[in-house]
Amino acid sequence: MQNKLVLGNWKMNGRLAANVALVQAMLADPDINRDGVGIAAPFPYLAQLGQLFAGSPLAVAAQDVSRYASDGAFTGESSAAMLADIGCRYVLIGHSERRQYFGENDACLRDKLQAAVAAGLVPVYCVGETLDERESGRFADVVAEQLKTLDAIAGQEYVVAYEPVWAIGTGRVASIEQIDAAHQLIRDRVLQCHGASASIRVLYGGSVKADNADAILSLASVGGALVGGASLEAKGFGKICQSA
Ligand code: G2H
Repeated sequence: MQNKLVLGNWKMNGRLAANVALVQAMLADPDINRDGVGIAAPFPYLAQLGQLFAGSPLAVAAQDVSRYASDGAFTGESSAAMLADIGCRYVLIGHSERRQYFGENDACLRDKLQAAVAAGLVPVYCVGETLDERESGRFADVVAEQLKTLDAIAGQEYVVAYEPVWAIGTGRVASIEQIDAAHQLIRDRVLQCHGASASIRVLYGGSVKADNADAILSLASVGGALVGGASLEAKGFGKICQSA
């Protein structure tokens, strides 16, 4: 049985001093300070996180990466090689907030996936449907279409995160049955397209909290959790990690 992976996603939150206090509380909690746990921080704080995590098994993750792999005239961008250089292990790619607010499409995400694996990062590729797509019965087609982008890195190491858009930051959580069915579908689809050697770790994300983590993480189809709001506070995040 694969160990479950718990990644906190701080989104656009944090300040130097507050990060020190939060990370110190996390490092003091043995449920958090162990293999299989990581934090995705905003770009300005990734190096700080790497320094604070020194000597700990906690992983540093980025929340995004440039689609351009080579150094050069790409003002404002941060390449996968730069993220690897400062010690990142994972990078989120295709989070619904990137798709929604920054217009990231399949071509862009394909480039990002390829750039990430070429630099030795493990992409955490996010998929998920909107409420409208679920209610109109298009959930399976939408997710299958999003998963096609993974063909660009078939055979490489990656993680998939299933995050129903309607459950992100809303406090509304998918039911255990909905989560299990979605994860089975994603696992089947990845296996079908990429064969038995494919990575089939699928994280669940969307309002994961201390009080629902046990039920979600006890599902065999769930390979871990991508935790937004609840990763901004050590006690609740520790409880989630304990459930993993
Ligand atoms: C989904 C999740 C983490 P939250 O975006 O990526 O955030 O747990 O706040 O719903």
